[in-house]
Amino acid sequence: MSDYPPLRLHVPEPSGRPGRPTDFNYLQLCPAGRAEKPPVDVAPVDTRELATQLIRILDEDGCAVGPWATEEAPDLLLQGLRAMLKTRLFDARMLKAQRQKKLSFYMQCLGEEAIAVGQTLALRPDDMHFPTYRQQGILIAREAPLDEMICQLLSNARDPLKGRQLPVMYSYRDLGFFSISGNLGTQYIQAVGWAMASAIKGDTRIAAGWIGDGATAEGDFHAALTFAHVYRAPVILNIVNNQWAISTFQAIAGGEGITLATRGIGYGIAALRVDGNDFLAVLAASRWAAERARRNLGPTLIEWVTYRAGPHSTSDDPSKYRPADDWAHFPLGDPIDRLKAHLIGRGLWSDAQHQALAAELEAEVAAAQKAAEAHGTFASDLAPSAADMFEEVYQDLPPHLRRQRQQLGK
Ligand SMILES: Cc1ncc(C[n+]2csc(CCOP(=O)(O)OP(=O)(O)O)c2C)c(N)n1
Repeated sequence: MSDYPPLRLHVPEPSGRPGRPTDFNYLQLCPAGRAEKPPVDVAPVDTRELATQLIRILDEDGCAVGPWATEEAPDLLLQGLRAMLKTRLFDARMLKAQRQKKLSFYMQCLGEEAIAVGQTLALRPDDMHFPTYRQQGILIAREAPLDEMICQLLSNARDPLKGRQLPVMYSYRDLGFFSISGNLGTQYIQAVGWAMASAIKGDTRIAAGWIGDGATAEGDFHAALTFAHVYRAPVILNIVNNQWAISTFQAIAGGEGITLATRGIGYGIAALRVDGNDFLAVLAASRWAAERARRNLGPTLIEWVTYRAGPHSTSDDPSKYRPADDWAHFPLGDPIDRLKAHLIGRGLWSDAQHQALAAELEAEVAAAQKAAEAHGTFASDLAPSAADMFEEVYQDLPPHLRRQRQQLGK
């Protein structure tokens, strides 16, 4: 007889389920202004506290407090507000277009707008992003042509990717936006490699890798951290912890009882855990990490704490696995509302101006949609040429693909 009780397998579960509210205490939040701001040449092991606490600047009243707070230029904040709002309105309109069967698929970034927009505005235009499918805010902050983005979503005759990619899998080399791949995590190690190349060439550009909480469980995440540390790659390693990976809670990706930022420490990488819904904190933390990278001080891992407010994609129904009103109770609120409150508090903005901006942006997105639809929608026959299907598999069309194209009569 054994002295021990039978072993039991532990399977993490979220506290909230449909009809049962989430207990958000697991987030271990702390008040705005609490976290210290070390110099950028801090030793990675000395960021342990910053990887377990939460860097926040905006307090409950929308005031900027603490050592990370800086007096931000009104223009930059208004630019951020505009890009976030445009991203949200773009998402809402594209979601509707998917329901109207004009596009086959869509993914919103509702609630996560501050992270992609804020980091983009903190970096230089020629720095390179390796995004996931939920960072359309980068493209919008870099003023990608909306009508062209919509052509990609519609897979129409003007789709810059010629109908070869699922909607939202954009690619914008000129805007420093690496081609999105459906395979989770692959871009993380590629971001590190790009950053290493920048260092090998003696360039001054840095890379930003992006990954979701769920995808940190992929092997590529761990390979990326090892390479980034070993070669001190000039890269910002972003983890967007929106609490969910489709229907699985972040605990099942390894986030139970420990923050994902802490992972960085074990690899020898400086790490920060930041309020992802606090636009000012996003700017400040991104700048700090960028400065480290540019000064050859190495990579920084940043866990952004946020909430995936919408469904995972248009193929998902979150009411099957989480409380329907979960976002309303998420303690870090809505990034747009919080920046708006800050700007109003500083006398730089008003409700009336906000409404006027929303109307202006809504008209801009609607006009872009109309222009894009003139080149066809998913449901129409204005599609990219079938002959294009064989191009760019290799640099030059090999004989067997030429034969296949001929068999198609093209
Ligand atoms: C290698 C791989 N495994 C599984 C999938 C299917 N898949 C697509 S999105 C997703 C969830 C990703 O969650 P997370 O990384 O948290 O990002 P989020 O969608 O929340 O932004 C999964 C499992 C995939 N695309 N690639």
